[in-house]
Amino acid sequence: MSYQQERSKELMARAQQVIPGGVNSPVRAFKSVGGDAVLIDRGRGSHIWDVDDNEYIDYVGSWGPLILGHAHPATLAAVNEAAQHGVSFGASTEREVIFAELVVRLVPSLQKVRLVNSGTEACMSALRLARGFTKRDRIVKVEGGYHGHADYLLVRAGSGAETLGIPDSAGVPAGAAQDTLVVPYNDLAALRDIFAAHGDEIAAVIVEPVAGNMGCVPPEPGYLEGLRQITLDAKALLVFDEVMSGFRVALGGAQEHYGVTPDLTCLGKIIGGGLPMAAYGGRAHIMDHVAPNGPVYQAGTLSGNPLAVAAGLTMLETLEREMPYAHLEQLGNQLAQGLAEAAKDKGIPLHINRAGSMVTAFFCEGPVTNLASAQGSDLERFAHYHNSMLKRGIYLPPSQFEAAFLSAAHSEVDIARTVDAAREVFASF
Ligand code: KE4
Repeated sequence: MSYQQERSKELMARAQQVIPGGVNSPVRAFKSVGGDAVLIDRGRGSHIWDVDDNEYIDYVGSWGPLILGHAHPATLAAVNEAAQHGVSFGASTEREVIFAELVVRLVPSLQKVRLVNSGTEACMSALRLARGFTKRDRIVKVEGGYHGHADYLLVRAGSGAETLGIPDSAGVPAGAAQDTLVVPYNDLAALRDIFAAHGDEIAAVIVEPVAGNMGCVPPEPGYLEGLRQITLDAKALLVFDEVMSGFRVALGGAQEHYGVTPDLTCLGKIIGGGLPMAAYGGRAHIMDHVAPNGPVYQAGTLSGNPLAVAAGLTMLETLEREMPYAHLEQLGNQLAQGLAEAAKDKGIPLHINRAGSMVTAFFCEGPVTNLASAQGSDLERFAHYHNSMLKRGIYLPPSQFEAAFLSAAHSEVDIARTVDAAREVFASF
């Protein structure tokens, strides 16, 4: 049966009548790759099926949460079991206590953690806390860093904002962004200059310790250590946005993998096992500034939702028991090597960045160490690659400025099939 998207097109046309762009998050619209977005019907392990019953090897994994693969039996059982007791109470539950104790134990820098519903909320809340704790107003972010869509963070943002070429969103008042300072990733000199000029006004630096929203860009040797020292010297807080890297690059996240301890950490994606949950946390003397213990307000009707906590608890317990990280490293290496060899054989400039099971193939010579170098990629070639791989049953993130994700459910056969498909596509360039 030849590849067709009839039902996706029909449903997307209906969706666009009642949902902006037909999607509930912009990057899903496939705008930057010019293709027709597909609607997904179901997933199992490393595979998904769209509404036209086309099967794909999935490298999006819901944008990171599904490190164990789709419809993991333990996750389904835990959510089904929790649902029998009810779906939400607006009160604390025993499972939230058990879950918070586990999160604090797994992530080196945490003594206390607050559960929220999205990475946006986690980052927004962590920075409000940093401002309340330090009594300073300015924050520093990285060009191409994406920390959700709070007004003052949509400044030179990555992910969908970069993908759509609107890194500074409409609707953000100049006043909201005036205290946001921006530096290039992997550039300690620029950061030192910012601190020399504004050091005693800066509440925090927020950074993805492994950047994933300009495509995957790992930290250069010494970068994270430099961030730590500069913020310590200036009595500013270092906030690691580990919404993507948390529980992915290591069980304890990038801070465990690279051995650098932030003051606050934002977590999301994997922590909720695919259900809406995120968190922020840090040392107790900072976290106790959060209401009701302290003056920094933050709240949420569905925070710590019983079903999301059930999914997250099962996810983290399974990860700690199974420790799939060596397998993910081996698969990630196999994929990166295979793609690099396929591109080299066809004379296609392809630079691959990887951090464990986070991978991005940039259509440029490289190196790619920050947003400016990522923007040097050939976006037309990427779009052709994405659309051609889709038709060959390989579902890649529909943006050059996103990371692809492997799961423990991916097999060497999946990787081999992916490399074979890429080889065919490179031959068609
Ligand atoms: P959410 O509000 O989308 O749950 O999380 C925001 C966020 C914060 N920090 C990091 C490092 C993130 O990667 C994200 C969200 N990631 C994007 C994909 N890169 C979500 C996909 C989407 O926007 O649809």
